[in-house]
Amino acid sequence: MRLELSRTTAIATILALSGAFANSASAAESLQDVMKRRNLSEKDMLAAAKTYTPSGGRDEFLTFSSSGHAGSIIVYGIPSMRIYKYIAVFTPEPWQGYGFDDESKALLKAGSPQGQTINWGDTHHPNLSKTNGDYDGQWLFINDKSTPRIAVISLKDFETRQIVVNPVLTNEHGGAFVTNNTEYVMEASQLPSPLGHKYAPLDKFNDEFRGGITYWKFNKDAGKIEQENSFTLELPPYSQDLVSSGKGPSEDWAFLNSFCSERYVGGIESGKPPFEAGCSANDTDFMHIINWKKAEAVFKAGKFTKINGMAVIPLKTVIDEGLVYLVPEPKSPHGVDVSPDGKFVIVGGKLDSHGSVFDFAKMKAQIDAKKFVGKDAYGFPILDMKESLHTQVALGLGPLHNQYDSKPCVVYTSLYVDSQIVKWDYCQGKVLDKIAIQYNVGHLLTMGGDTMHPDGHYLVALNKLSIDRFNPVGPLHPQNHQLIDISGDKMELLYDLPIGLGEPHQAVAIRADKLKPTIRYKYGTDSRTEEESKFAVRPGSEKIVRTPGKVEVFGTVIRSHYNPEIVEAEEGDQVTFHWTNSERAEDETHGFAISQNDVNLSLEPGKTASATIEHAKAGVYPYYCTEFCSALHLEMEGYLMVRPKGSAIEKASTNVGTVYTKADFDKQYKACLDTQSVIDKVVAYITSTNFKDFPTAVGQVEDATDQLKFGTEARAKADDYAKKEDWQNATLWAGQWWQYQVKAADIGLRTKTYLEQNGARTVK
Ligand code: RUQ
Ligand code: CUA
Repeated sequence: MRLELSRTTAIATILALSGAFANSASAAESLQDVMKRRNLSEKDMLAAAKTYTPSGGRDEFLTFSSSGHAGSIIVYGIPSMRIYKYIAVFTPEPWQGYGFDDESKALLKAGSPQGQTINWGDTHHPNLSKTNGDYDGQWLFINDKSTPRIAVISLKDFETRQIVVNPVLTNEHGGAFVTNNTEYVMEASQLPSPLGHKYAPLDKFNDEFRGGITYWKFNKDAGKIEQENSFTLELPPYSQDLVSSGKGPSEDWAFLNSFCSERYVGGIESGKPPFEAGCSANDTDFMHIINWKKAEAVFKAGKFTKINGMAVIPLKTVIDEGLVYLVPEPKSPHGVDVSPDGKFVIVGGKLDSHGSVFDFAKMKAQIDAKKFVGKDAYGFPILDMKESLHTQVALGLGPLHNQYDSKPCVVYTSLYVDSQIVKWDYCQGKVLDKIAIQYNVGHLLTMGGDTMHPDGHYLVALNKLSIDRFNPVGPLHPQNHQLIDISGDKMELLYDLPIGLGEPHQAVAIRADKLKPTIRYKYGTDSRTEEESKFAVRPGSEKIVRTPGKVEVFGTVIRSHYNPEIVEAEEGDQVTFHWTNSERAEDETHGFAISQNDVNLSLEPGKTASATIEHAKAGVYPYYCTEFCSALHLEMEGYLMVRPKGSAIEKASTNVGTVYTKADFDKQYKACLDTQSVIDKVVAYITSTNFKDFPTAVGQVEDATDQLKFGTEARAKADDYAKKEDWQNATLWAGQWWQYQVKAADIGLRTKTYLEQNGARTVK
């Protein structure tokens, strides 16, 4: 009732506002006109008002969604559902230079199985680093289901820092889930295989094929996974699935689903029923209850064997030390999610219509009392299912994943087959509400929904099919992320976001104010390691180093030129460019592309990145900037000149082109002086205001001051040449002075507009 009232009030406000506008601007369409023309209902208008974010506005939450086999992470805002970024992780991404600069190539190579570089990945489950069960805004992790790998992404610059390859497992699904304080990143296998990438025939499945879960040790300060401090638990050859970390009372534990506990091996080509038939025969599978804290102690006590450099705690030790217990869970489970207070574990069974709420205290009591109903084929103790359950609730068809609300006892479950989200009370065991989604939802997401203090507000359904929701773009349809308002009693659908990268599985959302990304790198940073690059140089100390068979360029970039601009090499040389962006200005990124080569760098302010051509072929290779960085961006260019083997080095810049006279010089010089008087006026305006109260303006003024300083240096050179009556160089340097002035004026005018629009005051 209260909700209905407030909605009516909101619409009344919108309508009243539209009336006010209609009176003041008769030619413009009124809100009612637009609603009529676009066939929008009041409900649509309310949804629009809840999501629309005016230009320059900010989102409340940032979402990190996997992109599936596109191998990256999609970043978008809530409630606006605007896409901000694709973070390149396992797949090269030219705009970010990822997979095209030497630094990221090395990262991808180190994160591939030995002897090859794998240039894609199947990203499934992003996880944010946590401190005491809540997001700390520092790190992001994601898994590769195809080649078991975990990637670490820094939330300072939203870039991938590290990829580790699992040396034991051959396939996974249960990653990258973190423990409550990010002590470990968990990664569990899916398709059982012999451990350590070995061969064994399938008729040895029961004895030689195994599952496993790896605990990757994460060093939070260094932002690095440490393989030497990581360990793997050997598990039976079930298809282990997703993992959820314990919290609070269950903090030392983790809960891992499995399916195909039948250990069925298909073979449709030889007349056997397929995997899907044999893997769903039993009524129940096993949830693995893992005491990771104890496993850590066992690892530290040295009770492991090493496989390919990874510590593996063998099956027998896992059982003897009491590291893993099993409890039956409904047929072919999928999602497993621990409640914010850590007391319950909710499991959805894909082929069961219930949400099963397991009670941690009840399971723990059985473990402590060593009260088991039996053992599995490998000797793992099995708990009593009934005695472990708090309740089971009939939810609908195909329950998959669960996410928690800020309201106590409220959870949301995706129903894949029913194409619905169900809201229910897991304490009392009753369904509260259902909403239809379009269509076939996989994961769902609430804000901070896997933390100890979820934020509520919004839910996103990550749908597998969009079918008829969008303009058709061919047989491969966009994915559909649907935003749902969960702040009231009834769920309300607000917005459909088509995603053109697939297939997203899981997503996590954090309050935007918990993130503090940097604006620029410390001068000369190798962004792939976050360390100072040994290849960085300052403006003025650029150099080309030649050794036999090798040319190495240490250069800088700034609006809008490379230094150096002409680079000579000989056929067969290895040519390496190291560029440092010496800009300080916000968002002044330059690119570096060399024609006919697989090279494109993204040089954000302060960054150093490198590109190597192994064996240069004779020819002329223009290079240019791929970011429209200033009015003279198209002129940001140069040449790599690779002369045929054995020919002599040419002089880099012979005087070709236009010849300038004193008249040309005078004209250019006058233009500079005129421009200066415009700049002086803009400067006078800016400095007459309280611009110092606006960080954006302060940054821009700094940048403009830099440009003017460079201009003054160019002017001095022009003056010098003029004194020597070298009108050629005098005119060209005067022209360069003018280029800097133009950039300064451009920034100055932008600042002036900014100050006017943001209510700066006159202070003198
Ligand atoms: S898991 S929905 Cu990796 Cu469900 Cu895809
Ligand atoms: Cu630098 Cu365009």
